[in-house]
Amino acid sequence: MALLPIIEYPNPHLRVVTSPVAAERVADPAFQKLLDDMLHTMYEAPGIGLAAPQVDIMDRFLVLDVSEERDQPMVMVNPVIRERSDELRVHQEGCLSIPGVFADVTRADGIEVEALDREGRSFVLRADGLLATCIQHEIDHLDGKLFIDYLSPLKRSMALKKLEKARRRA
Ligand code: GNR
Ligand code: NI
Repeated sequence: MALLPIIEYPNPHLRVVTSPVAAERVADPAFQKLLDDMLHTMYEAPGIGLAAPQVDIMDRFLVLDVSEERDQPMVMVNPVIRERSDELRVHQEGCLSIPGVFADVTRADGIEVEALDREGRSFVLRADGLLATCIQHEIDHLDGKLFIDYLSPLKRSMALKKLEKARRRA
């Protein structure tokens, strides 16, 4: 398995709206290897999710695992959020593409998402809590959006200063 390089803000590739994956491509051994490499990269980072654009692939898929034991890998190809609860939830988010920056983001507490799994089969998942937060964060990446986009101008500039500071330390 390969560790894939993660691109970081302000790389403009993080702002690209990704293209759907052709259903036939899911079975392709090269695509399956990519999924394994992304899961490996996510676990090594470590992160609870990773979207294709973060490894410089402009296609519509993501991997995630929000379990404590880190033993429940999930793959979503061409995910679409079909429903969002009115109930909101605030969670302190971070992003592997914006290292060292953490900020509260408000999102729907519950969602219903439809996607293809790694066998190319369609499934519908109802998620809430951290899983729902993570799925929304990852799907945003597929639409060229980042969690800092939700912050007020003041909080965003504070966050980006922290990023610069973290980079100077690194
Ligand atoms: O590892 C991650 N943690 C996280 C915490 C709160 C909300 C979202 C996330 S996703 C992030 C990994 C990442 O950048 N995925 O795109
Ligand atoms: Ni992210």
